[in-house]
Amino acid sequence: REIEYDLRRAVAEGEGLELHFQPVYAADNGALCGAEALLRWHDPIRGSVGPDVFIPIAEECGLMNSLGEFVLRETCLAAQRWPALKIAMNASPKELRGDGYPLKVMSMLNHYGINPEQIEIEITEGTLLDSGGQCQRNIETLRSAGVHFALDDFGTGFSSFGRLQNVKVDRIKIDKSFIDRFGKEEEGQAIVEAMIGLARAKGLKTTAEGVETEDQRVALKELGCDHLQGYLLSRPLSKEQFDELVGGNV
Ligand code: G
Ligand code: G
Ligand code: MN
Ligand code: NA
Repeated sequence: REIEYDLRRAVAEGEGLELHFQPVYAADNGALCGAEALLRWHDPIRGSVGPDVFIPIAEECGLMNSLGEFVLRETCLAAQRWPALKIAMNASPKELRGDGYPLKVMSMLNHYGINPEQIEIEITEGTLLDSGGQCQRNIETLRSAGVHFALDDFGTGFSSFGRLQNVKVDRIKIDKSFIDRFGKEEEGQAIVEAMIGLARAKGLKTTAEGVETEDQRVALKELGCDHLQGYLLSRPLSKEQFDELVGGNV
C-alpha cells in the first residue's frame, strides 16, 4: 500500500499523529523555559515514520496544509497546558509562503486564547529562498502581532550570516553539526563563538541544538549562549512524560 494513502488517512482522522516536546533550558541557571514541538507519526503497519520522511511526502501530495493545521492546533493546546513555557513549532516552506498563513495562525491563537508571545515559529533558510517576498511579509505580519521567529539549523545554509541582514527573526538555533565539532576542534569553537557574538550584536537570542555532553553545556554557558536543547538535558517527550517533568509546576 502507498505510504501516501496511509498518511492521508492519518491526517484526515488525526490517528497516529502526535506532537512530542523537547525541553529547552536556560544556559545560565538551568531553568526549564520552553519546549520544541516535534511531529511524530506512528502507522500501525509501518511503525514510527520520521518527519524527515513524511513531511516531504505531505508537501508533495497536498497534505501539508492540513498537517500544518494539526501542528498549530496541538501547539496551542500545549501552550494552554504549560502556560509558563514558550512553545516552539516548526513550519515548512510551503506553509509559510501561503497568503493566508498569518490569518490562519492568528485565528488559531485567538481561538485558544494564547498570547502570541508564548509561541515561536521555527523556519529554515530554505524557507526564505524563492518565495517572491511573501514569506518575509508573512513573518513581518506575525512578528508585529507578537509571534516570535527562530532561524533553525543556523549555519547550514548558503549564506546564514548574510541572511540575518534581510530577515528579521528573534533567535537563531545553532545547528547540531556545529555543536558536535565544538570542544573537539579549535575551529569548531571559533565558529560557535562567532555565531553567538553575531547574534548578540544583532540583539538576537541563541539556542544551541543537539547538546550531548557536559563539556559542551559548560562551554556554551561561558560563551553566553541563552538556551540549550539536546539529549544531555532531555530527549523529546510525549505530553504525558512532559507533564511528569514539570510536575504541575508550570
Ligand atoms: O524530531 P526529528 O529529529 O525526527 O525531526 C526531523 C526534522 O523534522 C527536523 O528538521 C524538524 O525540524 C522537522 N520537523 C519536526 N516536526 C515538524 C513539524 O511539525 N513541522 C515541520 N514542518 N517540520 C517538522
Ligand atoms: O531541524 P530541527 O532542529 O527541528 O530538528 C530537531 C531534531 O533534532 C529532532 O528530531 C530531535 O529529535 C533531534 N535532536 C534533538 N536533540 C538532539 C541531540 O542531542 N542529539 C541528536 N542526535 N539529535 C537531537
Ligand atoms: Mn526545529
Ligand atoms: Na535544527
